[in-house]
Amino acid sequence: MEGRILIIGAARSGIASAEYLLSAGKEIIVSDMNTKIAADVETKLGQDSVTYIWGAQPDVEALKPEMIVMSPGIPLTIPPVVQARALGIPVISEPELAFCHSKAPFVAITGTNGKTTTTTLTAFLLEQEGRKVLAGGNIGLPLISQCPDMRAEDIVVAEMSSFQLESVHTFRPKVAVIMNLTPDHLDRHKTMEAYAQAKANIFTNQTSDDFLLLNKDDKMVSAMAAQAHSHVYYFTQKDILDEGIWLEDGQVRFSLHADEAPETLINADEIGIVGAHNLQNAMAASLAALLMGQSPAVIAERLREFKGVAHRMEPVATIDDVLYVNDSKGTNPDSTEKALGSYGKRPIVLIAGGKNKGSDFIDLVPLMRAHCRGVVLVGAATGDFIDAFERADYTDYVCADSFEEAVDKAHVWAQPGDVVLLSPACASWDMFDNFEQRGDLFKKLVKDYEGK
Ligand code: UMA
Repeated sequence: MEGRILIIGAARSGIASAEYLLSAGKEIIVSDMNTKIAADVETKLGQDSVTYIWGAQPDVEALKPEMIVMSPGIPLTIPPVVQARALGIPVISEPELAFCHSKAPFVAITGTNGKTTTTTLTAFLLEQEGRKVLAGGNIGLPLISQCPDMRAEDIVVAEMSSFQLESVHTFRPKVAVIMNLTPDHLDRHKTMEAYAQAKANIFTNQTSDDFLLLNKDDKMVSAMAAQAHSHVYYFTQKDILDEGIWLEDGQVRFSLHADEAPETLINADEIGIVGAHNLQNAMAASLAALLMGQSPAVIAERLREFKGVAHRMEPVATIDDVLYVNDSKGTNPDSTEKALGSYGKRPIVLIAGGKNKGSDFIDLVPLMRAHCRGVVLVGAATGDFIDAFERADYTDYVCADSFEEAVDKAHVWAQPGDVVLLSPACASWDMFDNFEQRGDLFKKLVKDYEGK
């Protein structure tokens, strides 16, 4: 039957898309390869206007849907997508569906690292009486679950992953932000160029009425200006600019027009989140908020208040003078590199490992030598770490058979004054549903030591 919308994937994005489309009176087909979730999903969505396909890829030629809504975690190489493309059936991502049904303007943020902190902070900076500010997207909240209720005076701040940006058609944020680009998700995108291109889709549909904020200190990101149709602003810690936001003599300075005198926003050391990468996140968020009309005084006040987000270099407890830090969202080597460089001379016992997303861990070794008392390896990527360690002649590591054992080994290994840091450089999917679950278990295990 024509006119039905096929939703592929029935986890968070798929369920939220289905709920919205059903509420809009659409006939839908919901499919997922995982038969174990069938009963729960059917209870949730009911049987009216829904056809279910479990445990097999849907046959698009037979179903002839009007459109396909993809969940971000599913590669666009699966047979139904290939079939749909050959038949000219539109394939869109869940955020695109949300964008098409939202009246509110979007601030969209992408990059390899810093997305979640920048998204959360931007939303916090933009909060104002009389308007709703939504922080959603890759951060964990499917945009379609809330966007249709957003009004023109509200603002959507969307964390966008390369997966979500891969199939952009009309997505056009008022403000787009690209934080940085380092190798990640190469198991899906295959090449750095393809990964960067997916990220660049964030501004593909922007026009001269829109703004693109690029990190000037990241070569690959700043080079993207050449492809932009929108007004480009830079953020940088290395240069003094005529326009944009930058660091000058310890002060964060900005100007929205090259012909206007720059202003000081805040002293960098007054910002509530620490580290050079967080200064970069704060500068990008502030510039986005300024461009959306927030006052510099309110932004400065909120920058002092903001203390960071869960699972991102989150201090959990200090026990016997050992600081335990949950950086479960450190799912690639670059973010682990940043975390390792954030604790000065304090020795670190690092817990690393999980599902490797196509990284070579050899570049982490110099930082491990410089900052780590040792590394506890756990999960499916253990062999890949050992391979890198052997090539680099690094021996300060032990292996654990379970996550609980890994935390225990780190706890025993750490000396007073040390930091026990969970920053896995890998995704969580080998042992957990998501990084939140991994971080929550870490926090629980650490809290258990407190009582002993
Ligand atoms: N599936 C199929 N067919 C396939 C493959 C998978 O049906 O061929 C099914 C699986 O059985 C599963 C579903 O598809 O039930 C998985 O969908 P999903 O992975 O997209 O899961 P969601 O719960 O919808 O979560 C997604 C994002 N997940 C990924 O991108 C992997 C979440 O980002 C996001 O928060 C959520 O949408 C809401 O927007 C998480 C993430 O890990 C945080 N993102 C990556 C990252 O940050 O590195 C990109």
